[in-house]
Amino acid sequence: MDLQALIFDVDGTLADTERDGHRLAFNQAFLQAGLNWYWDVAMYGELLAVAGGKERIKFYVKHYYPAYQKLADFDAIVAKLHYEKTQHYTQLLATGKIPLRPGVKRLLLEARAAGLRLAIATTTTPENVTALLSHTLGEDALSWFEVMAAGDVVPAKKPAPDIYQWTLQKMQLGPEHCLAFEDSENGIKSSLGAGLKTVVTINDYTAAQCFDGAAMVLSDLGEPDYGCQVLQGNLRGSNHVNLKVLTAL
Ligand code: XBP
Ligand code: MG
Repeated sequence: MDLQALIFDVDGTLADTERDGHRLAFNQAFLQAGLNWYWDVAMYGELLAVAGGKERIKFYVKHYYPAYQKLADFDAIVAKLHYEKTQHYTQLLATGKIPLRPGVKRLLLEARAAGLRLAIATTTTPENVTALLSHTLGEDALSWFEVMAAGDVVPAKKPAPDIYQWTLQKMQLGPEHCLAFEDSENGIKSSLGAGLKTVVTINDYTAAQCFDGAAMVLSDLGEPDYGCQVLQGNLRGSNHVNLKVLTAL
């Protein structure tokens, strides 16, 4: 393909942020607000079916504490909880405890060296993206991405294709010139919906999900000295994802 741009999801794709990142931050926000809500690892896996933190909190309340929905200032309560959650999450990222997944930095550097364009298309809050990138790659990395489509920039979150369509429109690029990188079924539904070929790197929460239509499904992007596992597709003799592999898709 005439590959011109790579578009990355963030949570679960650039880094394993959900179980030991977002989940902890949600729980800290609940505790701080005096709520006895607690999302354990298994429950959080179920709640991940709903993309977006505010949407996830509302879904939880609807199912477990429906009476709260009737409060006049319910939306404001959720917004405040989510604001506090974002503070906890970005503080956690600042500790450097959440690294990038294998191969992410290498592929970004290779893409930059080759003059490919880079973008982000994520459901997460913009501050979370800038915190992750700056604490893993350095402040400079924020300028590597010409479009950072994040959070509420489009009202319909993944699996709707809107966030990818918005990104393509900003880049003035057709989907045939781009590849998307995703980790989840909601994510690939969104990218495929926008007409993008998609490479999936799974994680513990998403391993059993459906990735029909993916160009490749892999354990991770791999490194030359520590290859990745291919679950679907063909790395053409390579043990990791590089631009040669991607251009052949
Ligand atoms: C990621 C999400 C996000 C994060 C939380 O989905 O669903 O909601 O879990 O971020 P994807 P916020 O990787 O498919 O974009 O709390 O900032 O919404
Ligand atoms: Mg994701």
